[in-house]
Amino acid sequence: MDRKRFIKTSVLALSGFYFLYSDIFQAAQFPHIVTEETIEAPIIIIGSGYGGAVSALRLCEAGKKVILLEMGLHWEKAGIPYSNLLKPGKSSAWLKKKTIAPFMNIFSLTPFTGTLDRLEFDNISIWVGRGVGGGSLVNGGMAVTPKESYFREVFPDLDSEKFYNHYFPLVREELKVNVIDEQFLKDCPYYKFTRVGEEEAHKAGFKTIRVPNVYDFKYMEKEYRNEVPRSALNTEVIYGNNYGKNSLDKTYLKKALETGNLEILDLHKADHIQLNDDKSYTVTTQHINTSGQVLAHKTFHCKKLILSAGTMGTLQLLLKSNTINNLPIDEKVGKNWGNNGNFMTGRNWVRPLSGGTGSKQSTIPVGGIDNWEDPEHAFFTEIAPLPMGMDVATALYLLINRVDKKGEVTFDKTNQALQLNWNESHTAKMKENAKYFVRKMNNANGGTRSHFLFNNGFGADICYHPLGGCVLGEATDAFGKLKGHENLYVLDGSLIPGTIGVNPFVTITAIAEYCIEHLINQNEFT
Ligand code: FAE
Repeated sequence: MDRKRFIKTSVLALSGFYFLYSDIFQAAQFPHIVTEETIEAPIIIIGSGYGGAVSALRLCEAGKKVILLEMGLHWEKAGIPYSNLLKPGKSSAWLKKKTIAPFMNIFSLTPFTGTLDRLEFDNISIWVGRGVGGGSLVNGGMAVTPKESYFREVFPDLDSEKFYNHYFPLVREELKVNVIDEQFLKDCPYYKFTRVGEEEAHKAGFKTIRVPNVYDFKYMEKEYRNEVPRSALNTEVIYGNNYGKNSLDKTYLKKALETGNLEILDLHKADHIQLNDDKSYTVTTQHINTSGQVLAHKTFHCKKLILSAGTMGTLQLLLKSNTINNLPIDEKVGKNWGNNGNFMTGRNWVRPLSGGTGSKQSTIPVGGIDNWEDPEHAFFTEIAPLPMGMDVATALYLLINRVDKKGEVTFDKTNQALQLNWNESHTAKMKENAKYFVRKMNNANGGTRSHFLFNNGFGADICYHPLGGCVLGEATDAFGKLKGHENLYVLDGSLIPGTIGVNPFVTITAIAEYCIEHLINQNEFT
């Protein structure tokens, strides 16, 4: 790697200040050594999710040397196995003492830099992935291309034909998207929840669709036949999959590393950014260990900086840097944020006398209910698994609605934390849709609104898909360069204006491909 390093080592006093998280203060029982280091690099990417992985691959293929900073762990390199839902362990949560799944958090943990994090705001909790591969490590792998009409509505300035003929097919291939075999779905006891969900939806007059995924369904068939170790059929998903799932570390990032031009620095958390007089950037970071203790303070100097820290991570970096050291940002940064219409709901007493939704469940969803064309109640919902190790006769759904009212993200100087203007008024129409959906399903099939899973049966405050706040063509130019900057780019979910009507990673990946292709062609990185 062509770069200079200056290392200064100093023994720092015993102080909670040198720990990232207050709940691990007790780990600070002995003084430890913290080094200080300055590193020069031509191009730095912060964050290794979809936007970061695409940027890394295309820049490395173009012969550019890239350093990628990721606050989470490189799990494959570390050789630590992921935990499953029924036996949470190291990978289950980002430095927490208890599990942080959407419900049933009865498990204690020793704080570790796990794959799943939950960000708490007044009226909403946002789950994100941490580690080399970002959200791809923890997500359900649902690889859904948005409806073309809605894509055009959300991105009126993009050439939708080019996206549907080129970028979407390209990313489906790179991400290794595939579809479950219908006969396997019909026969496999682990998909009873999908079969029941689809039968009930049809009875209630809804249309269902098959949902593609990045999980290798041929591998899953072998799991079922006990020919290979089990993953999706062993309750692995939101704490990582040991097998089967084509997460980004197995696709884009693997290819980028193979070029020899990429260096990934895991457990490196960017804290803030400074714009220098020569229009280069200084990124102040902390290198931590797996307990969250700071091992080194590192300063990176780069000519070109790409922010791919995910919607909330990128907004945190921009808004914090603006507050603490006047990093210039456009007034639109933080605006046009949305939860992608996420609204969870569920039903209890689903076929209680005939085995319910099944005691064995695959963690990989393959079915969806498409009610998007209904002008009164437009929504798409995933028929979600609920693998609890026994039959709970409960159906779980993650609705994706339109977002009629957008939120705004700001930075609170006093608490040094992001703030989100988001309340019940933002989710009112989503709740109406969820009520309509559950009522129609129960009327046709029996069952009750799920008080077992959610307070009053509705999870309005659960968000897996934070989007927007740094919207393409608003806070950035047409290809992700932040307005008012010459060398700072944003390439991740924050470019999408709060909604895309389906699970978002296919769109995030396609937009990143589109932007980085143009930026490279325009010689932005020479
Ligand atoms: P993301 O993948 O979040 O990557 C950002 C990366 O930046 C992470 O690795 C962070 O650790 C890292 N980072 C953040 N701040 C810093 C910092 N200061 N310094 C260094 N590194 C930093 O960004 N979407 C689908 O399409 N289908 C699904 O089935 C699906 N299921 C989901 C299930 C769960 C439980 C969750 C949480 C999400 C799910 N999603 C799903 C959403 C999807 O994973 C998410 O939209 C994308 O991962 C966002 O991609 P980005 O590139 O924006």
